[in-house]
Amino acid sequence: MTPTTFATGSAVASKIDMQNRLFAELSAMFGREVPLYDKSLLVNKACNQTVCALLAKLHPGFAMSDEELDRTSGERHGAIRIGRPDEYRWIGRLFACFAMEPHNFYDMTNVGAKSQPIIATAFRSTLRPEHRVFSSVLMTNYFDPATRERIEGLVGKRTVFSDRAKQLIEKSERDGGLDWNDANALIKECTERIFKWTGKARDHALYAELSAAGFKIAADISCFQSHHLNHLTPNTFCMDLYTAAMKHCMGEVDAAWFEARAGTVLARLVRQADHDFMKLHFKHVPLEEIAAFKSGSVSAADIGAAARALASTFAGPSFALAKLKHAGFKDFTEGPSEDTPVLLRQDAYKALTEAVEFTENDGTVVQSTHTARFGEIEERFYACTPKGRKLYDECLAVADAAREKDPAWPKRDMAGYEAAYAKPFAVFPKTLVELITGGFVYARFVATPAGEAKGVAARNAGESLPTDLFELVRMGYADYEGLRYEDFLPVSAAGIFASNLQQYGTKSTAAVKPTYTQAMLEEILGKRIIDATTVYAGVEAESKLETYGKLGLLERIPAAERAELERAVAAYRGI
Ligand code: OOG
Ligand code: NI
Repeated sequence: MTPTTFATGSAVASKIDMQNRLFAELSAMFGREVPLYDKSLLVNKACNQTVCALLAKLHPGFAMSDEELDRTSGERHGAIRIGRPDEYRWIGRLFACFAMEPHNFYDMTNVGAKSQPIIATAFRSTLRPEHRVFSSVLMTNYFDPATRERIEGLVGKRTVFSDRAKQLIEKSERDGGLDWNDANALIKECTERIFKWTGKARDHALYAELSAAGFKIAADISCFQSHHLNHLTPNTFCMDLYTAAMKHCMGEVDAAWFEARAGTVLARLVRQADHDFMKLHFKHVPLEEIAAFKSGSVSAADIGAAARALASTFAGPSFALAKLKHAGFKDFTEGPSEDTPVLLRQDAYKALTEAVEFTENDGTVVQSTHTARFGEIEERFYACTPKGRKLYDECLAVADAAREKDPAWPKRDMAGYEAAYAKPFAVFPKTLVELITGGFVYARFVATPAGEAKGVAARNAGESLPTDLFELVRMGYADYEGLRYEDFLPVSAAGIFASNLQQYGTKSTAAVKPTYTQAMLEEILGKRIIDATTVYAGVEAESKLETYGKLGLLERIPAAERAELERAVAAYRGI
């Protein structure tokens, strides 16, 4: 892209480049703050390298350099919790400088026993996002008037955004961007102030009182001086390998257990890692490159050797995570069963208890602790249609209920537990083609160069191609990929709040529990929240119309179907 220039002559930084730099810097900041996070990135890298080496054998032609691996696994999502509506509006304006806009409304006051006094959205880029931040704002009217007054008194006292940060945001809004000097200055404001953990807080008396009254989330938000990151989540190419590795490095399972488990999950990965898996996990590799991969093979001996090598890597001193202070790794992974590639799977090391210095109103200092920051990891799969989402919610409810009856099951017998957890998900299709044709997930289609040439030739010769997209794929005239899920899941998010605050949920203590709407959050933000489903559906519809167009098939699509596609595109383009 040619850089546009300001009147001063300096180049405008690309907002996406700024975003990548922001998240690299945030990750470095978080690594300095939390050594366990830094080490967990090394564990993830070692796992991802192992996965890529096997995939390169399975798909000759596929290769990932170390640099590409760092970039591809450099994706992050963060979580922040904001105390005041005016601060929240600044957060929205700040993220806009990095091409990140609010997507979806999450009403966390309305998720049953796990409810929290929080409403939220996620800031991300609309298309092909690599980073996202789940951003909550505390709703003080969830509480009785006395509690509300005390919380508001405390959050009212802090200034998270410096004047300099505000000026830079305003400048970006005015000029449509920042030059790199200003961009770097704004990133510095983020890492040195806005999102920095200081270990300093105020008013321990109120902190203790709120926590004891069951309002830990309010204590977590109001007593601190910054919007520190609660967690920063990298992505992994193989969730089950990473979780086994972390449990091993953290001293929960021995090398023999790890090696056996690594063998099991790598064998599973090799069975699942078809071209669709490659398109999903390696978005930077063009579809035509994936189509040209040769067909290779990975033997049981290759898998055994990879598992052994990884176990011996983890015997090295840089992987001695057990030596660091920690609270253990979660026993099971959230999300669909490992064989159901939809939405996202998440896991984590548990929240750390960290030293915090509280300054009381009279100036005295209290040394105490706070437990909230934890170490999440995720693997993203296909974005569900409403039909797919409904089925997912049904399967999950059954699977979760069975686990809740016997929470010790995963630790006692991982294989038995996994099989039982997968059972309710058996009704869910497992391959991408079935998921797309069944209307469970969204996809993107393209005409291949051969398809475009054939389209022209066919029209000239008066013959016609079939209109079935997968028929066209089989003939080599079209290609496709599943759209990746780029958002969050309210129930999982509620579980995260509950587990890292060690408190299930918070009941409203207001005389009447207020109801919260998307319009309220939009009012706070001063902008519209984008509905992610409209985007997924629009991208799919647009890609179909384009593909039909290029293959000369548009006139043969039934009018009703074409109108439906055009409607989906218009809704998306109208955002
Ligand atoms: C946010 C929880 C949401 C996720 O991965 O679902 C989230 C929080 O704990 O503040 O990060
Ligand atoms: Ni998270």
